[in-house]
Amino acid sequence: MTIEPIAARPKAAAVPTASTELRWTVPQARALFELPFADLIFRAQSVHRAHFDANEVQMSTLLSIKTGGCAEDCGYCSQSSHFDTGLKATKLMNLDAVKEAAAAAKAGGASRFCMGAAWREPKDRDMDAVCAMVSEVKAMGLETCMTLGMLTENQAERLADAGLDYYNHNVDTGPEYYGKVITTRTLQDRLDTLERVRDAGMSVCCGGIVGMGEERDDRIGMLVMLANLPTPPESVPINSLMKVKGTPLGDSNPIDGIEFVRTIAAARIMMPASVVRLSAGREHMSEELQSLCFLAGANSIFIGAKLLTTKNPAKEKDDALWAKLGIRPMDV
Ligand code: SAM
Ligand code: DTB
Ligand code: SF4
Repeated sequence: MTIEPIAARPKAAAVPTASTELRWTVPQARALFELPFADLIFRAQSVHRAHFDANEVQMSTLLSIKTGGCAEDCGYCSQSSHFDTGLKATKLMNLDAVKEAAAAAKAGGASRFCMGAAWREPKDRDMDAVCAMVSEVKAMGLETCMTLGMLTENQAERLADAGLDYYNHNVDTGPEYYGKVITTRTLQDRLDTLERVRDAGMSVCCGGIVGMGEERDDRIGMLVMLANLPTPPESVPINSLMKVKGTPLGDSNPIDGIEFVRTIAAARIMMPASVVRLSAGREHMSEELQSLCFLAGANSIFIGAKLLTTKNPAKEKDDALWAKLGIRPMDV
């Protein structure tokens, strides 16, 4: 007897259109986190299956196009010049080296190539070079994503014109914990950049980090903020802190695994049409924990053995897990 796979989603899931109404309140989100685990996962799976094929995962690969020496003081980051992490700073990579890395990412199975720079914001004189990276990588048949820090309106428009599909700019944590993590730019600065990205017509990739010593209420605050953006982000990365020696958060207590899965499930339920990315931190997760995250509605990941400066699982290990779980790459 053959067992038919459960019917896949209706294909074109679109995020809700812009609205100023609250989609989720803090008490509603807290109630989700407090559900019995099986009820939470059932609800997350139901929402997931209504919007996506639950066996498909979108796969991106990261490249640090400009590493280290950053003026910001983000307490988790290996690349801040405020902390001694032993990382060697580099200049902006040249176009050929970026294309070579993009080709390797494509060959490795990525459908999107994400380029990150350790900048507070790009300088206008760098824009020609980064726009060339966008158009050349896109011409290779990959979706493009960049994360370069804060943008002016003009810079956002230039990136959009170059063909940038996604811009990643995270809120990082909830409003009340934010000031304990970063002091050199405000949450409002980030929201302003997100608005410029949206206005320029690009898709938004915006999420945050957990496991930085924050409380559950901070995670709830972060998800409520994301779900209530005028238009929710198309892509929501949930990073589990990669602890970096020398940073203020390098000794943080890791987040409990079940609490991490609850955070993913809540993100899935609160932003039903968004792709939820099980982002940094897979290197330290068991196969079982990653599987629970997929059951909770995570449906995108970074592949490739390096994130920006820290480790990610090797291809062979990942491929073995996809085979065990029957996970297929999402068509884009
Ligand atoms: N400099 C730009 C900025 O911060 O806007 C772009 C690059 S920055 C490395 C992109 C995001 O990566 C950060 O906002 C943060 O959410 C995440 N990130 C950085 N270091 C991390 C770490 N050690 N563990 C988990 N996520 C991290
Ligand atoms: C995101 O939310 N996570 C990615 C991407 N956006 C740019 C970065 C993770 C970085 C992890 C730490 C590092 O490798 O330096
Ligand atoms: Fe700089 Fe980005 Fe790291 Fe913050 S997260 S220190 S802005 S590279």
